[in-house]
Amino acid sequence: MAIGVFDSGVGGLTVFKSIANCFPTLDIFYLGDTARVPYGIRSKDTIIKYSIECAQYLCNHYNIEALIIACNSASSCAIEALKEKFKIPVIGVIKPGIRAALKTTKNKKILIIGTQATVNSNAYLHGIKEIDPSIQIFQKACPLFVPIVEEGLYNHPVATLMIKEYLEDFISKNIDTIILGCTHYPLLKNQIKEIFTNINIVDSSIAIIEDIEKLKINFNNSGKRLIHITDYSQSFENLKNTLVGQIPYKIISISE
Ligand code: DGN
Repeated sequence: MAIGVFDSGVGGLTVFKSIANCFPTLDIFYLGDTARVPYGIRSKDTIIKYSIECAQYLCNHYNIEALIIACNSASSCAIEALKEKFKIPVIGVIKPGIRAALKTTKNKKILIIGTQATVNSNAYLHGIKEIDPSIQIFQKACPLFVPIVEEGLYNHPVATLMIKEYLEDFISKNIDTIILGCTHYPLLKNQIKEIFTNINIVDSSIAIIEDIEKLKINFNNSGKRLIHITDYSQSFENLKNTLVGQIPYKIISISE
C-alpha cells in the first residue's frame, strides 16, 4: 500500500519532499503532469479533467490508499470531483493552508497569493470566511512566479524585482500572514520575507502533514519513491535535483 501525490508539474515536489521527510517508510508515488503544465491559467473544467486523469493513472498503477493533491490550482478547482470519483481519502492543500493561517494571524489580515485559477476560485477566501468572517483578506494572482522558479531564477535579483512588482501595494496594509497558495512559491520564501518584514509565511507543504498523520493507512512500507512525469524538460530535471535529489523518475502518458 502507498499514497499517490499529483501536481500539474514539478512544483508539487515541494509537497512530496515534505511528506517524504516526515514519513520515511511510506511508499510515495508522485505524478507531475509536466506535458500540460501550467494548470493555473486553465478553466475549471479543464483542471478537473486533467486532475481526474492524473488520479486515475495513480489508482490504476499502484495500490494507493490516499490521494494527495499537491497542486493549489487542482485543489481549488477539482477536489470535490476527485472525492466523488475516487473512493479513497483525498487531501488537498487548501484546507491545511487555511488552518495554519488562522492559527498564525494575530491581526486578522491575511494575503493569499497563487495562480490565476486559485485566486479566481476564491477557495481560500471562502474557506477562511466560513470559519472566521471577520478576517480581512487580500488576494493577488502572481502568474510570473511559476516560470521564474522553473527557470531556476529564485535566488536571482529578477525574482526580488518581480515580487516587488506584484506585492508592493500590500506592504502598507499591515498584513501579518501570507499564504503561499502555489506549489512553487516556497522557493521564494526568503525573498518574500525580505520585502515584508515581520510577516508569517504559511507553506501548505508543511501544513498538510497534520492531515496525512490522521489518515488511517499503513505508514510502514519500504519507503519506495518514484516520480512520474508526462514530459521531459531540462528545467524539470534541474528543479527535481534541487528539491529531491536523485529520486528516480519515469516518463509516462496519461491522456487518451
Ligand atoms: N502547481 C500549480 C499550483 O500550485 O497552483 C502551479 C503551477 C501551475 O500549474 N501554474
